[in-house]
Amino acid sequence: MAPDDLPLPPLSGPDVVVIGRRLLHYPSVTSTQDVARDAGRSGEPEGLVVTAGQQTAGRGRLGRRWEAPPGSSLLLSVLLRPSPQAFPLISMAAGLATCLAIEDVTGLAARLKWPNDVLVHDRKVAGLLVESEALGESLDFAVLGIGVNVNLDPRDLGAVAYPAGSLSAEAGRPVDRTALARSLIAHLDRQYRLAGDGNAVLAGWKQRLATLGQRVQVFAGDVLEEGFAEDVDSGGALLLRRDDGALVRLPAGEVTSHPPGAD
Ligand code: BT5
Repeated sequence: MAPDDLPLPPLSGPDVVVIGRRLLHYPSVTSTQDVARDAGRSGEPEGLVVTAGQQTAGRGRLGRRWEAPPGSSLLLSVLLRPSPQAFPLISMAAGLATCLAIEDVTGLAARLKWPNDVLVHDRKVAGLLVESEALGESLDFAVLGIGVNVNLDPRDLGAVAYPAGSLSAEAGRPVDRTALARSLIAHLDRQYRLAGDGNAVLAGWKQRLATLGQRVQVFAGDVLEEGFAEDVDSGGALLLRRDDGALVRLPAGEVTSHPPGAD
């Protein structure tokens, strides 16, 4: 395993406009999301990046756990204060940026499983989470969380819903976490600024969606939908063609790993 090579040295230069203007690193925290959220509540400007060597309560969506053996992963949260137009695009911008950073640093091709799991060789190597807080009627801030399995043996993770992978396992060599963090922050900064122009981010995200054109089963809330993943709309919702011909719009959900009939 690579040594604990974070924190990053301060970032500067033309690559850093918003995201990465301030960096905080913790050897151990409950969740980098908590630190960025507390900073948001205290009025911190957007762009703060929080990283950690270890999380004692790393989380995924819907209260699920995010596993990361100490020192093995890139665990990062970003405080953002997006416009209402840019908010729905954060998660797409982040998925795209994560794929680009993985490709830059490892040469591995990265794709996305709708809505936003990052896959290499069809194994989940990174997960994304967007949490937000409102002030009255309007959005106060959002916290984007990204966890990347960098140098770990996926068999060391607990039970996972979808087959997990890591960059080191897929590349067959250790991966430089600092280089990955730098590249990810630069790509995030660029994609976040592009989020003002929704079309560019949507097009890049959609191009990487491995789910499209496949027959899938999707858990949307309590309902299991099955059909052909035809397209996504401008908000990122999945447009699924049922066997009866109806087109259903799924704003969120979970694509299962098993094709229908397989077990
Ligand atoms: C996610 O949730 O994939 C979002 C994960 C976000 C983690 C980052 S780390 C930095 C920041 N701080 C935090 O506390 N969180 C963010 P979701 O789609 O709900 O997937 C969670 C599910 O993925 C779990 O229920 C497991 O089945 C599986 N899982 C857990 N750890 C994993 C790992 N390291 N690799 C692959 N799959 C994992």
